[in-house]
Amino acid sequence: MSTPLQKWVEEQAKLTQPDNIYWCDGSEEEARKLIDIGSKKERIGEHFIFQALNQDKWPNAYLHRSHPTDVARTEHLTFVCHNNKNNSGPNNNWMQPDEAKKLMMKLSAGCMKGKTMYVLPYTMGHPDSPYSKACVQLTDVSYVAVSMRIMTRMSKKAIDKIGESADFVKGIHSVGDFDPEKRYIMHFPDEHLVWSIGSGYGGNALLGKKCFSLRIASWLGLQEGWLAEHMVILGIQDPKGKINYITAAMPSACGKTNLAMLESALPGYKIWTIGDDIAWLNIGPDGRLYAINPETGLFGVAPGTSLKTNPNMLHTLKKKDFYPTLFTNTAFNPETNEPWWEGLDGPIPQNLIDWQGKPWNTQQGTKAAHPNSRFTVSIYNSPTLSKEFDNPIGVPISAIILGGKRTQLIPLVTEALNWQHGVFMGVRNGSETTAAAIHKEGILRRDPMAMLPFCGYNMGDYFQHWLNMGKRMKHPPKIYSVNWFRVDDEGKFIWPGFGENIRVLKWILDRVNNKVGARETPLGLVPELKDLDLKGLDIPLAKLEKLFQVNPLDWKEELQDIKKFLAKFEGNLPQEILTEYESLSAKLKI
Ligand code: OXD
Ligand code: MN
Repeated sequence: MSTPLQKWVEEQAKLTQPDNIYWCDGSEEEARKLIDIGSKKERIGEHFIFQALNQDKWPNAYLHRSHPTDVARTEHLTFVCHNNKNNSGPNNNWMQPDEAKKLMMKLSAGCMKGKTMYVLPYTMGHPDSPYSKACVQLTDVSYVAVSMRIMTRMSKKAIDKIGESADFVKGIHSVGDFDPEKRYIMHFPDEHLVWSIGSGYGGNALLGKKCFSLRIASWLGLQEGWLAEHMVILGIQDPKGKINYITAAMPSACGKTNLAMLESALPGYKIWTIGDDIAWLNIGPDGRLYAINPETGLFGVAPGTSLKTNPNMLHTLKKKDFYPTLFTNTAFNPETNEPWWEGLDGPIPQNLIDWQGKPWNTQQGTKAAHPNSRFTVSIYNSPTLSKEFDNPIGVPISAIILGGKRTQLIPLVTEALNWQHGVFMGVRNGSETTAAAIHKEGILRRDPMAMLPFCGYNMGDYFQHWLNMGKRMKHPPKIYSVNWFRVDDEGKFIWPGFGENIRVLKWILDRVNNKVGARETPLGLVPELKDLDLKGLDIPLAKLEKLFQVNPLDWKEELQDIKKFLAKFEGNLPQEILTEYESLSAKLKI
């Protein structure tokens, strides 16, 4: 008698018609076998899936080149298929579920012919955690199978956890023929199913990540009373050895990974990493908010990563422990057999090969590494990994940070007056766009809680869910907005960022622990300059003041833009959010 899981796999095999079916066990030996297959047999275009890099300098590392059209998340091809269109909201593309399935069946018929179907059993979250979920993804490419082993807890334990049950998270993935016209990432929240075809890119193809752990999980969270968020989780140890845990939501490529592994510029402070992308937040029996990172890997943006910006990441990438580490669409130095990207330490090597495998030189005016080139590496390699990482119930959260990249208007740090005020801060959060998704770079996009591309239901209802969560907590975390990116009159960043951001985190800890006061502005509470530890920094007073300036005249356009954005959620927008909007307008006297 076959189990519901076996039956489901058989059904999908009937549709997609692979030559073989291979059930993965997540072992290192298996990863070596898959890398071997990807290095010698499977190709994308003219390139083998994996190319071994210099194993002395980059132990266990492999280069992967994607299909040239397949380099980022494709939000316009991503659909959330609730039965009721309004449940998907204005923040998602929607297709009627039966229609979406019909389309996917058509595109998937025979799509694995000549290939192996890899069956990947995994859990998001530690298998012993009451919050973890058992999942199975099917895929037809070794790159995804190997990446999923890095990013999730892939093992037979997931199959044991599923047992005879039909209640597991299902993911069907095929790279198809990489045709962008036939590329879809479909979510069926009520069936706990993600179906993705035509792309091998992380955010579109590692279905445990954005697709399940954010889009579907956020919907589960709404029903079950918890939150799935686009947040880093970290511990901040003070000079006395006390550790406070915080989370921070920021849109893609705003420095979340750097923050999660920050090397403190202040003596005596130390950061412990729990996650760099996703947090699942549950209310504990003590009325506090607890966070787990459902993932086990880091899928980070390579360009800009260096010993200066994120030394701990370079140590992670160079560590020998976990097999393997992947580099996707970075440039390649054929003389030393090493990966390379813009911003890496040292001089630019001669004779680089670009991310598409072609000779490159600096005169070309193009980037050698794709701006969204990535590394995929185990979090267990990180020298800053928190000893609480595998704690099944997670860590208690003292503060939630909401941030974005704003060159104007938004202060370096602002404390919300209360939970509702903080939720509004998150709702009006915006960021100047980046390369992690396919859209124009450098324009302002409102991105509430950095969840706009990832909330699996109507964001109006999501705001209400945040408000409700606050009411259910006896000890809710304090909420802060941060912005490392404000510029001076010459357009230069005022704040040095990176390891110096510890100074802002220290102020947040001091506030959480009732050690310092604060100054009220129309936006909320900002530090008195005397309470911000600026020792060793050389920022002129006028510029420091600019970091916290709130000029009501500058806010006119911003308020109009926020209002326009809120209007999109009419019918589902909580009254409390409108009240907060009115209160902000009144304080700014606009
Ligand atoms: C990511 C993203 O890859 O947010 O983490 O796009
Ligand atoms: Mn992300």
